[in-house]
Amino acid sequence: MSLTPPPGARADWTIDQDWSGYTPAEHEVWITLYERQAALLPGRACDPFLKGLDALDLHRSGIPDLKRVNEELKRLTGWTVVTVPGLVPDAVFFEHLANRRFPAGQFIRQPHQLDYLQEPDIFHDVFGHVPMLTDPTFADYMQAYGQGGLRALNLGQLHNLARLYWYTVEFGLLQTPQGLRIYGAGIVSSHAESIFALDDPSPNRLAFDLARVMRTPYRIDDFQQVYFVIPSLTALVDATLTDFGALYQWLQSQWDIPIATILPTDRVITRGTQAYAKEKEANPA
Ligand code: HBI
Ligand code: FE
Repeated sequence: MSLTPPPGARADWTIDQDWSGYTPAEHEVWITLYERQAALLPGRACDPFLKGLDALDLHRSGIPDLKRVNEELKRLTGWTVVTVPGLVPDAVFFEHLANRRFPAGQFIRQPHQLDYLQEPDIFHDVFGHVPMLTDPTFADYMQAYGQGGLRALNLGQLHNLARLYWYTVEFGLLQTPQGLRIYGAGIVSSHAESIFALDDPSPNRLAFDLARVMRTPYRIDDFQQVYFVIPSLTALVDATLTDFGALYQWLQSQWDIPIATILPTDRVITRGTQAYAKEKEANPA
């Protein structure tokens, strides 16, 4: 991806949200997606997510005006949401996170794309990622992740760090006294995966371990075959205190772990059947 921002974008790739420019049909897409998730998530999403959703009042009446959301978010944890045209270069992405700015896609998906789209739109980013940024511990983790990303880029180690992001920020599960709960944005913004990740016997669910996650490839085209479970959000911040230099060094000598493999050293929460992935492999769509 070229480092030159697209026409109309600023040097940091941000663009105005232009909230008044959204059409009624676009607001309708937000409302449909919001209503579906709001009905499903109590008892599935973790408390910090549900609290954040309320605190930011990501109301049901359409795409939120981020000027209003940012007043509350900044007051809570110092984070603000900035809007971008779509995926931005890694260096730009990490620079924003390192400065407590979350880059959200300005566009919203089309009505026929309700269930999946490759590029993060404003529903994935603002509904999926932003509520967790109201939690001080998670807010600290996301900034530390951004800082770590800038270092990883300079060390040519981005692929390892991208796995950490994928298996925590995007597809992470949290152990709670009431059972497993979702905190990952990729799950919480997806109706089907909000059910699959917690209820389906197919995927493995393993205790989070930083080095283990960094050796595990991930899928971008379908439900995950493994989910990693943290005991608390603090565990994420603790992980960022690791000496990543030594860890990257060690990882150079380690093979990737095949995605469905369970190692004898893994602490297993659910040993999955992998039935879903096998079925999809046998009958490609
Ligand atoms: N850009 N807008 C946007 N959103 C992302 O989630 C994103 C990105 N660029 C890079 C990127 N994610 C990944 O490289 C990181 O998750 C590692
Ligand atoms: Fe995301």
